[in-house]
Amino acid sequence: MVGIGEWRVSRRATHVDEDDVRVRPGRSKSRPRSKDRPTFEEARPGVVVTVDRGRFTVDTGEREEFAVKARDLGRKGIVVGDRVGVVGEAPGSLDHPVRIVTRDPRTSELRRTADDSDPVERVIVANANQLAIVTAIANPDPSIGLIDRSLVAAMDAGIAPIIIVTKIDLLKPDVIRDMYAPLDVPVFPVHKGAPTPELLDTLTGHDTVLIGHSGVGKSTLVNALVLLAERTTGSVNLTTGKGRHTSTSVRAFRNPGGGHIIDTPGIRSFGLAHVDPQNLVLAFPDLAELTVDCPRSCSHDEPECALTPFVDSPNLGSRVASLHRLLRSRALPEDQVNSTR
Ligand SMILES: Nc1nc2c(ncn2[C@@H]2O[C@H](COP(=O)(O)OP(=O)(O)O)[C@@H](O)[C@H]2O)c(=O)[nH]1
Ligand SMILES: [Mg+2]
Ligand SMILES: [Zn+2]
Repeated sequence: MVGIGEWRVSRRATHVDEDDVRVRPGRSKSRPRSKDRPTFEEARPGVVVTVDRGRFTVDTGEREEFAVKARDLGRKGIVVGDRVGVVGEAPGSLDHPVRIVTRDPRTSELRRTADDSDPVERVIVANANQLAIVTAIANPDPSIGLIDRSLVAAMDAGIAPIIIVTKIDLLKPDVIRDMYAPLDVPVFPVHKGAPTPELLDTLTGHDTVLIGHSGVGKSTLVNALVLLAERTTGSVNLTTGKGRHTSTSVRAFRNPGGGHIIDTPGIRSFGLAHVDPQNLVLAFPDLAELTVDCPRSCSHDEPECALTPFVDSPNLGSRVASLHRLLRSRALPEDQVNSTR
């Protein structure tokens, strides 16, 4: 099981990486076709929704199928969210799984950084294009440090962030709403796991990763979403056939209107050492415009910065202040980030 760890999200270059173009000697494309070696053109497209010790579940549109990796993939890793091609008789079952023969280039990667429990940095989720930061308004108290750091990670990776505030039966969500209004980050309050039409609308068509401390209500929300999906589609898929979802591993759930919700256990913090302030400023187009007058390699949080005179501006002041807070959150010590645990 994935335990405590630091996470990193990054945007992948859209061009194919070295791994994708490497030519393996002795495996030319002109090898003879046989029944056992279908061409990749015959592969059916799908999205990986679970990964469990070399076994995969792939959503191929109509259903979820069991799959294994084909040798053709070489050393390419397959994670939740990967767009893959499968071959073999449908539907792939536990006894007769289909085989994953291709993996599309990734648009983004969420990684778990190395730590004591696992010395290797691993990609956990691929191709997410929305990051939902889930925080309870109370029990446990929100950690602004963690929310800010999660925002920095998302903005740096070019992934759209949203904030979901749970447990609003315990306290009004206004503090969070006010805090993030200057950043233009949408805030969605959720009452006892019941998603609002606005939240459903925002989730539809996106591959959204849910992150947040354990106990904030991620699984409760996912269960409500899955129930809703069953009611609208009248179908029971592999996911719910196994009963109530409790998160012990990363899992993608299909949104019948398009896209997926991806629950991730064990995220405690984000590693941000690599984040360039300039990349973060790009998430604020109005401020980015002003930074053309900055000194070279400006930290955007220094007296000479072209943004400094705008700290007291009635229009931009709160945005500049929020940007400064995000920039400083990169350096927060871990125990401060996790102070509400
Ligand atoms: N009062 C209240 N409790 C909630 C709400 N949402 C979830 N919970 C409770 O919070 C606890 C943790 O929820 P869970 O979904 O397992 O959190 P996760 O660890 O983030 O997946 C459970 O006891 C839930 O019943 C809510 O909106 N209000
Ligand atoms: Mg959970
Ligand atoms: Zn600057």
